[in-house]
Amino acid sequence: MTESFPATVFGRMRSALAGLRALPEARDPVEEAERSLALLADRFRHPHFPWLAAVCGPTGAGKSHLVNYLAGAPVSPSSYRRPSTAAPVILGPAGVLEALGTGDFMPKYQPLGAAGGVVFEDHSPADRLYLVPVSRPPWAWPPDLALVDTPDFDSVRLENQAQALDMARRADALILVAHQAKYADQSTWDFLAAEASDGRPLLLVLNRLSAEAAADDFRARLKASGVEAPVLTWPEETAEGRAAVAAARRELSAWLETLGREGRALTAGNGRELAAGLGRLVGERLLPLWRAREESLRAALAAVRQLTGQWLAEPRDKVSLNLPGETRASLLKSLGEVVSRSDLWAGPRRWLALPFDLLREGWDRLAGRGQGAGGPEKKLADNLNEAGREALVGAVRSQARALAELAGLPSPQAGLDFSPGEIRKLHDELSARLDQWLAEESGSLLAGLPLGQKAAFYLVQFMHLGLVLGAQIQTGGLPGTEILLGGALGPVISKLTGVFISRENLAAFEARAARRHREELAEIFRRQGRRYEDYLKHELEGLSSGRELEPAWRALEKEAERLWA
Ligand SMILES: Nc1nc2c(ncn2[C@@H]2O[C@H](COP(=O)(O)OP(=O)(O)OP(=O)(O)O)[C@@H](O)[C@H]2O)c(=O)[nH]1
Ligand SMILES: [Mg+2]
Repeated sequence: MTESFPATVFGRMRSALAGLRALPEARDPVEEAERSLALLADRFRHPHFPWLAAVCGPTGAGKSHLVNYLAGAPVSPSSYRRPSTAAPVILGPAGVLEALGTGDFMPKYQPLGAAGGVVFEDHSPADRLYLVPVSRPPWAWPPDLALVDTPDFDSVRLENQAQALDMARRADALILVAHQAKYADQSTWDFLAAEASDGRPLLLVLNRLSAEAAADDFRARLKASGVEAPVLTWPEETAEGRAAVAAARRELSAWLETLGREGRALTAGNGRELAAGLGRLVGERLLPLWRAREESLRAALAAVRQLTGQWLAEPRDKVSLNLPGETRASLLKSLGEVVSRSDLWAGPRRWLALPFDLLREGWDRLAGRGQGAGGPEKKLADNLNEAGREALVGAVRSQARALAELAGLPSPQAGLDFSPGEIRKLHDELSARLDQWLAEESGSLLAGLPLGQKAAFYLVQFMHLGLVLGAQIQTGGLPGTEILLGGALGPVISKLTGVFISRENLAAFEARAARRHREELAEIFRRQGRRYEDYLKHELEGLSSGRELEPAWRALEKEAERLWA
């Protein structure tokens, strides 16, 4: 049987499910599906043999007592100790147990043979499976039946709970043992609702019954909970109750014998039902979750592309550099200073202009103006960057609606948002490049001046020098006169310089600077858009194994149909 186990089909399904673990909202159904898949795999390994009847119930309900009664020997410890059963104990004919001991039956357990019965230690390790052969049962034990005594499903030991649930899920038939004194406990009803509502054969045993009224109440509760199953009352074992106990035992064994006659039909029906349950989980929960997630990622990808595309396509209106009046004036002034420092006659003029420079420096010092640490290029760059930053934040604000859309994208990561703060940070990085460009650009401005303008510019410079020198000579170089002249003439000359240089050149320069700035802005959006796209694509890639889920499930379904046809 094991040779025909379709390992590839199971492996494919397992990895498709593992891929869906990336979806936080799918964690629970994925775990449930993985559990079902493991159970299904075990059933595939032993599709008809043996069939498993699990005796389940809360602590001390009398499960082991009942099992021993069926075995005709005290093989599973039943005692006052609570809880006493610490691992599943499987009873069956020797031939059945032989098949169970192979290791691929319930591979998560360590099968241990126990011919004379089981002895549990104080802390019996979890995940052990005791196999106890029954040699002389007092009734006609069905040849393929493995009867499991399970630990308490409401145990104080969590391993006991887990093993009890695992056995209950694997079983082909369930016997729930309830105790007269504790059948009303919620745990019994929770168990019935969760594990015994899928149509598998179920028998309820009300143990140690001394008051018939308790049996009536138990039946009424079952009806109210919608549980439809036969109830077997097991009387207290008093001297007078002996015959009644024997009758109860006969009833219980008859129920098992009847099921045993169904044989393959029972195991096939349960196998098909288990597969169908997994199919429902895949079709009704997992695939819709995966599709919804994929759709939202694709929508997000489209939104990012559209948004960044929009910014790139129409930056002229949205992100144009309209310099405020004040910034503009100071930009022109800065530019004038740059040009006056970078003309072709710099060497000789510096010498000639020495007195002027001295005058100016003196005057600036007096007026407390100083040239600043970075010189005119730096001022120019600062002005432009300041204006750029304002324009940028304005542009980001104008996209508020689109930003709100982006904010709703799935799991945005740090550094992936389009908030003004983030954009401003990116802009500050890029403005370093802009600064360098400005320094180069302003340096070459003068070189690009038309000849006429160049001549006019130098004429003004010479007039200026002439005036300074003339004043120096006429006043005999009085120190006060220098300062006075420099102070009075400086602004006039500077303005004249600005007038000659500006006009079209300055306008063109400003336009170039604005264009350059727009390019930098576009780069920010392009870059940010790309990062977001990469992130979304990566997420989509992570989900791609989910696409495998449907075909993987179809393949497995086909195998199940073939197996239990
Ligand atoms: N007199 C009488 N005692 C019973 C009956 N069923 C169980 N007992 C006693 O009740 C106690 C608990 O029974 P167990 O069979 O160990 O109960 P259990 O459900 O297996 O308990 P755990 O393995 O701890 O979950 C034992 O001392 C049994 O001897 C019964 O029908 N009549
Ligand atoms: Mg027990």
